Amino acid sequence: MTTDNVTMWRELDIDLKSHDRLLGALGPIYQQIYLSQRNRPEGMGFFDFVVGDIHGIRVRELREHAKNGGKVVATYCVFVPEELVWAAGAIPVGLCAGTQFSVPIAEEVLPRNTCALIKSSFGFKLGKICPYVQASHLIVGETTCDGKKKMFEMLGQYQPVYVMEVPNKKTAASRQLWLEEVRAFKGVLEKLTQNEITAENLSAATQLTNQRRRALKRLYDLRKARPVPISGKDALLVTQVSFYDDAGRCTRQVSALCDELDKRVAKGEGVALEDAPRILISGSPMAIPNWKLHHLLETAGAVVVCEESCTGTRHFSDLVAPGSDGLDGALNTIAERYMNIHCACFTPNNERLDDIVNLTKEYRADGVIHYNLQFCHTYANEAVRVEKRLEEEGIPLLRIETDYGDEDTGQLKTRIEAFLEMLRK
Ligand code: BJ8
Repeated sequence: MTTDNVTMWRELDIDLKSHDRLLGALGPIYQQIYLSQRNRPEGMGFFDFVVGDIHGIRVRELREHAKNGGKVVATYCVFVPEELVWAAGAIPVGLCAGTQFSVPIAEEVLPRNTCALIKSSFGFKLGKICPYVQASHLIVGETTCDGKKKMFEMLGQYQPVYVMEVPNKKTAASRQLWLEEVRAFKGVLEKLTQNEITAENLSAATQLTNQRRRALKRLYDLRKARPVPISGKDALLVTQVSFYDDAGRCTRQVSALCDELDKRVAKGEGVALEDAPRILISGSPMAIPNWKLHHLLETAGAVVVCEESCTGTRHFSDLVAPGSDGLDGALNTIAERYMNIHCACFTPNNERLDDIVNLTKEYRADGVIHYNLQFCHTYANEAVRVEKRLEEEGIPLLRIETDYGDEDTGQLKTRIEAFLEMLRK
């Protein structure tokens, strides 16, 4: 920990004592879960470096941007169109939190039977332990699930919050509503940054984000190989980092990693045994540092080959098509791209069932784990339909409901081992 960092955290009004404990706990966990893996691609060095200074370098970049008059816009959902944020000259940063550390802090205010992602995120603000939250000029929420939208009301008591209305259906009227929301968001950003969003800067921002989506897609495509050239844990980390790293740098680093993985695939070199059970995980997002399920699976001899989630394929699957009709056309194509995200907050959400089946085949997964954060009702209810559909397709499924704590680790381990045993037969 450098004195520079400490000075910066102090300026950001971070609770240094609490923050020290958080970072102190992260190091050994990272060592145990990540650095102990064998035969990791060298390209993961960059991501290790980023996590090693998780609240340092990137926060300093955001602060520099702010000192030069720029704005930082924090988000919690892949529905918030980041192209607009970049186009306005601001920097978007994904704030979803995946640590148990801040959950008890949030429980002093929020009901305990709220999902861990919401509690962890809110606890970061309440406990003043996340410099990314502290460095943000605007927090953008959305009306996806009930827990989040009510949490944003409370968050607004501490920091400026703007909430985008994400519809719950995908009808023509809902699409129109969403387009209006995208237009309104453009106005909010222009007011915040005092920069006009034009067809030109929006086109440049769209290219920037599309390039990162392409790079992530390339990484995921490489995971289709047998043996798989990168662990699920490492691939998950890359996706998690992509939510807050600079988009251009992230694209370059992911591309360099993919070049290395290409060579591994050509040589038939993998990180797991060729007959290791291949697992697709589907469900709630896994924010950094939530590596619990991947770690349990991969230490039990399986390899995670794909995540159908917002920290997986939903983050990069569709590109924003080039708009043909100036600024209006560009806003239209952006709105359309985001309405293609198949989150369980939508009803109906049949497309997600198709996605799970198609991805299972594409990634040659032997089985699916439906991952549900406890108290996330949308995904828990949708799991019933996922289970039925996968049964019809003859795809083995294990449903797991958990939180960020480790009290259930033993029980999960037993269930996972039994599932893998069944897949191996
Ligand atoms: S588009 S999945 S990122 S809302 S917070 S829904 S886990 S109870 S995060 Fe999400 Fe956007 Fe949808 Fe994706 Fe459940 Fe928790 Fe709600 Fe959650």
